[in-house]
Amino acid sequence: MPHLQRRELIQGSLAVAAIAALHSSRSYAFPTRPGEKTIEWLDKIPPNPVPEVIKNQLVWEELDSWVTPNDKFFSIAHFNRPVIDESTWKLEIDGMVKKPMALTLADIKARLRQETTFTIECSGNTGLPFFNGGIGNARWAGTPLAPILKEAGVLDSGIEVVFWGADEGEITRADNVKFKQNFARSMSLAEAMDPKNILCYEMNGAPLPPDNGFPARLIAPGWYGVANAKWLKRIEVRDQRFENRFMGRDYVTLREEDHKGETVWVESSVGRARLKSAPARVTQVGNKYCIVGAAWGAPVDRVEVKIDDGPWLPATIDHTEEAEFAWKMWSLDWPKPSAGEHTVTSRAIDKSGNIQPAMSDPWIAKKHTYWESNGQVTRRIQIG
Ligand SMILES: Nc1nc2c(c(=O)[nH]1)N[C@H]1C(S)=C(S)[C@@H](COP(=O)(O)O)O[C@H]1N2
Ligand SMILES: [Mo]
Repeated sequence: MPHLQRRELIQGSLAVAAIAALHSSRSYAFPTRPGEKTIEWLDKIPPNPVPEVIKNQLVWEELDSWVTPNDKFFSIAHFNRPVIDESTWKLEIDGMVKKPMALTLADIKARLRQETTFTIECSGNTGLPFFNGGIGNARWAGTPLAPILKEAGVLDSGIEVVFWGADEGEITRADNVKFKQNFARSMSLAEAMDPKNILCYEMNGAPLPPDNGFPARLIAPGWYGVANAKWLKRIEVRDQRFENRFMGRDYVTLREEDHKGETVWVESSVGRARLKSAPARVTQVGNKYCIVGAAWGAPVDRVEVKIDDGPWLPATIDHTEEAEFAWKMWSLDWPKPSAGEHTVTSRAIDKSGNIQPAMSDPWIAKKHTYWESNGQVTRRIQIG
């Protein structure tokens, strides 16, 4: 009986592979065919006006690996980019805890090692004309955060965990009060205790690069980039919700929502990632064209692609490399594109059946800030 089931399973997966082969001549998004070339998109992003804040954006046309190499990984720094000496660095764990701690990098590395492959996207990505490469996928390694908080002994009054960075800058509030503050983001205690969160010190097998948070950062799989505080210096447990620029002023989404026919304007702090996909590039060999892309932000079930105003066509997901919190690569053959200009749009569908919203969907059209721009991405291309 177990043998039979196994055979059926194998036959089943062969059948699935055969159906997949019908959709696309190849189920691998990357291996380039001999003589294959990439056709550049017509819609180029304008120069980045904030090169100190946004560095090293992903160039979609050059996407050729599931894991983004460290030297091609984007980085965001709202203040300075601190260069930290690991020999004097310590991470403080304090606030509403019984036993405050100060951990060296060696202390952290001596603890249980946990790895996660997680695609990190800035919540501003594709929300601004000059910003579409604020995304990358890496294998992160560190130690789970929860046991450290347990060891420190969170007091009953502790409800919020603040992750303080070593970077600092001048802040001017709307009421014109000016002050100096370190970067910080917070989570509820329950969110922080998620066993998936790690105090991360390694990225793709190398020490965290300086721009990505050396010596240690939070990696919170499933959250937008901003929650993943870099250059950590202190983890503080507090007895009140925490509000600062990165919780309550920037990184705040404003939407018009409908409540029983009444419009309610809602502001909410950016938190967990949202379902999204984008076409990466169109490749050509002879008269064979192929559209390749990525999908992420929620458990992706499938991806569909629309060319011009045509029907939604099913793309083939590349299953060679996959992880729960990593983007999925997909591809679709484009048999006979006519000469001229075309548009290519993709949409991801998650395992609960949610569809990545169109730009005209009220969820996106009635969003008045550029954060959490998970609407469908359309690219323009010239064929022939
Ligand atoms: N200390 C600190 N952490 C930070 C930031 C920052 O400016 N300072 N930027 C955040 C934002 S907005 C994003 S999108 C991610 C980007 O991570 P990366 O720079 O490793 O790509 O880092 C987050 N962590
Ligand atoms: Mo971000």
